[in-house]
Amino acid sequence: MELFYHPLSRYSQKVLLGLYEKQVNFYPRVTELRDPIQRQTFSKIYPPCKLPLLKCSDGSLLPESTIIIEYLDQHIPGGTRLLPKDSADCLRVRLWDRIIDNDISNQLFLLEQQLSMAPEHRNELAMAQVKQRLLQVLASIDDELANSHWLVGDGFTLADCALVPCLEPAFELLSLLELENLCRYRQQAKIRGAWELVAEEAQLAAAEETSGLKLIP
Ligand SMILES: N[C@@H](CCC(=O)N[C@@H](CS)C(=O)NCC(=O)O)C(=O)O
Repeated sequence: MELFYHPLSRYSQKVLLGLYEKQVNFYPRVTELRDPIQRQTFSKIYPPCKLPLLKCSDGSLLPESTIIIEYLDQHIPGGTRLLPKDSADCLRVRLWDRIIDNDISNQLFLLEQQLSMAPEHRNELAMAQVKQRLLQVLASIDDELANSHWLVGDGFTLADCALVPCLEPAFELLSLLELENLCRYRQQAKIRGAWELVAEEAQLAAAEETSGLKLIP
C-alpha cells in the first residue's frame, strides 16, 4: 500500500494515526500540493487533487480519510479495532467522525484561513461565529468524555483518529482550559504511541518550513 499525504495536513494525520494504530506497513508518498510540479503530477493520479489518498495493494485508489480508515479496519486483522463490532457503538463512532470533520476540522480550517490574512482583511464577525460553533461542539465532546475514556467507550476508534489531530490547533485558537475532560483526553492522546509518531513527523515538517532548511515551493 502507498499513502499520498502531507505531514501537516489534518486529514492526512487522521489516516496516519489509523495506519499506525493498525500497525500496517505502507510506502509514504509525501506530496506537497503547494509545489506546482508535484500538484500536476498528483492531479494526474487523482484529478480532485486532495490528500490523503491510499493506493491499495491491488492498485485501486481510495480517497477520503474516513473511507480509508474503514477500508483498513475491514482488511487488516491486526492492531486496534477502529470500528467497534457492536452496531450501536459503531454508529456512534461514525456519527462523531462526521461531526468532528464537519464541525471541528473544517471550521478550524476556516479560522486558520482568516488568521493567515492581514488583520484588515479578516472577517471578524465570521471568525466569532466559527469560534462560537467550535466551542459548542467541543463542550459537547467534553460532556461525552465525562463517562468515557476515549470518545466512544474504552477503545481508541475512528472517532479518536478524527479528533486527536484537531486538539492542538483547537487549544491554540480557543480558550478550552475549563473543559476538564477534554484537557485530560488531550494529555492521554499526547502519549498514545501512534499519535507520537504522527506528531513527531509533523513537528519536523513544521520546523523545516520555519527554519528555512526546506523552502516552501
Ligand atoms: N474530506 C476529505 C478532505 C480532504 C482535504 O480537504 N484535504 C486537504 C488537505 S487537509 C487538501 O488536500 N486540500 C487540497 C489542496 O490543498 O489544494 C478527507 O476526509 O480526506
